[in-house]
Amino acid sequence: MTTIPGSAAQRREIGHAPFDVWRIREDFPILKQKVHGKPLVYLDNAATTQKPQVVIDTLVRYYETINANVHRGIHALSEQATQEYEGARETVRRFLNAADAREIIFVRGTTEAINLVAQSYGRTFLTAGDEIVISAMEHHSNIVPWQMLCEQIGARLRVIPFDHRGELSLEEYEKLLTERTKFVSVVHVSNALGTINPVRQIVDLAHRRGIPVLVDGAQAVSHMAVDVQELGCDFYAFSSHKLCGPTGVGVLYGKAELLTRMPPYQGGGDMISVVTFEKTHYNTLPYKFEAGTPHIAGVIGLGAAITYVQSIGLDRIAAYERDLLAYATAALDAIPGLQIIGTARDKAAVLSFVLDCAHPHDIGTILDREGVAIRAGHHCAMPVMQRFGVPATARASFAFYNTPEEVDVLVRAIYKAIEVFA
Ligand code: C6P
Repeated sequence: MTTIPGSAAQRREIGHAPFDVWRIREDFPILKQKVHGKPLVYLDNAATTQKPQVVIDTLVRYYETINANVHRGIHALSEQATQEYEGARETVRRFLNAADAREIIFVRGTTEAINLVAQSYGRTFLTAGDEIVISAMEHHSNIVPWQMLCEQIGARLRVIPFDHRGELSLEEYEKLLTERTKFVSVVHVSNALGTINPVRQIVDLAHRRGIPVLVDGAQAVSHMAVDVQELGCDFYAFSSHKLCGPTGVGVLYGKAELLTRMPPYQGGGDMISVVTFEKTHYNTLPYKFEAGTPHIAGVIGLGAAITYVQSIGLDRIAAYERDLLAYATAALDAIPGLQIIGTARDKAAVLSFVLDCAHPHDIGTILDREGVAIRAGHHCAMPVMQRFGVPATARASFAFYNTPEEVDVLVRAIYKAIEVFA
C-alpha cells in the first residue's frame, strides 16, 4: 500500500474554494483523455502546458473568420487581423506591465528572443575582452547564444555558481561583476530545479555598475505575476506555449531606449520603411524586429491565453501551486531511495528527482504506462546535471490544473517503478 503523507482533509483543502481546480480542469479538453487505458495525469507542464478551450476556439475562429496578413492590406479582413494582432500586443504589455507597447516584440519563443538580444545587442555593444555573466542553472537557450557571441567577438562567459540546494550565490555573483562585465543574462525560474531566483536583486547589483540584464522568464510567467518595471530588467523573454498559448510564438520585452539603439536581427518585409538598392531605412519599434509575416494566429491565441490565466489570477495560481508543490514534495520525500534534485527555499512547481534503483528514462517509461506524463533527461540544462553528478533526472512539473489526487497517482506509479527495478 502506498503511504501518502497528508491527510484526506489536507488533500481536500488544496483545490477547493476559493480556487476550484475541478472547475478549471473543465476548461482543458485534453485532460479528459485516457493514455494506455488510464486517466491522463499530465505533469510535463515545464515542457509545454495544455491549452484551454478558449485558446483552441480563438485559433479556430481566427482561421475560420479572419485569416489575413497584418499591416499590409486595406481590406476588412486584414484590418481586423491587424487590430487583433496589435490588441494582443497591448494585452502582453499589460500582462508584463511594460511602459509602452513598442517594447513588446513578437518572436518564435524564448530561444529566439535570447538569440535576438545576443546577436543584435551583443554584436553592436560588446567587444573582445568583454564578459557576459550567466548562471550555472541556465537552459541551453541562455548559454549557447552567448557562447556563439563570445566566439564571434572574442568575449568571455562567466558563470554564477549555485549551492547543493540549487540556490545561486549572490556573493559569487557580485565578485564576477567587474569593469569587464558588459551583460548579465539569468533565468527567473530554473526548469530543471524549480529555483526562483532573486532577479530583482540580480538586476539591482548589475545596474549599480551600469550593466544591462536579460531575464529568461520561460518558466516564470505561468506561475507568478511578473512586472518588468518592478524587476527593472532591460529584457525579459518568454514562450507562449508554456503559458497555455500556442507553440511557435513568444515575446521579447526590451526597454525602448535600448531597442531603439539596437540594429534589426533579421531583414525582410514589415521591418523596413523605405528600401532602395542603395540604402534601406528600418521601420520603427516594434516592427523593426518583426521581419516577415508573423505567427498571427499564434499571437492572437497568446492574447487569449493571457486573458484566460488573468481571469483566474496569477496570485491565486501562485498560492495554489505553492500548496500543491508542498504536498508533492512531502509525498516524494517519503519514498525510500528517492532524492529530490533542487531543494531551494523559494521554488516554483518543478520536482526533479532520481531513484537509486532506476534510470530516469526507465522511471518515465513505467510512469507513462500508468498514464503519468513526466519528462526524463537533462532538460536542456546539462550543466545542472553535471553539478549534481547525475546523467539525468525525472521531472514532474505542475500547473494550476493539476490536483493533489494526481500527485497521489504519481506516487503510486513511482512505487510501481521501484517494484519493477529494485
Ligand atoms: N524548456 C523544458 O522542458 P522555447 O523552446 O524557446 O520555448 O523555450 C526554451 C527555454 C528557455 N528557458 C527555459 C528556462 C526553459 O525552460 C526553456 C524550455 C522546456 O524545460 C523545453 S527544453
